[in-house]
Amino acid sequence: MSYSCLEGGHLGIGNIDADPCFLDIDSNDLHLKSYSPCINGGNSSGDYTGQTDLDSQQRVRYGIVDMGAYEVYPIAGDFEPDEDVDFVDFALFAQFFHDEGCSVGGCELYDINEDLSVDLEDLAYFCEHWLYGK
Ligand SMILES: [Ca+2]
Ligand SMILES: [Ca+2]
Ligand SMILES: [Ca+2]
Repeated sequence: MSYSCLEGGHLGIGNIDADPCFLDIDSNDLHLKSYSPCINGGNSSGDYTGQTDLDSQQRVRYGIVDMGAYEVYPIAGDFEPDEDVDFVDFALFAQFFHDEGCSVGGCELYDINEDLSVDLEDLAYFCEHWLYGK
């Protein structure tokens, strides 16, 4: 087994032991959240030409395939969705840094971990994806 997210870990290339951050495991929704560690965790040397994910969407986003059956788009940090996380996205994020009580149309988009404030935790997720797609 390789390029997989396994509880307890498993020896093999590209394997990780982490919470995959499924959208809603209770209702069997195995889409990944926008900040899942499985994003871009797939086999980057595979040939995915013409392939799609289980939603019939583009199989590879941000240059590398994600682990699992679904490709995440947009990922956390790509606030201006154009398949890269760069200074344009950071400029947007910075405008909302330290905002509280996020609601739809406010700082909600920048509150990556959905705890109603845009703070260092959200910045950490942003940094995880910094320059993805470049
Ligand atoms: Ca990807
Ligand atoms: Ca972007
Ligand atoms: Ca937050």
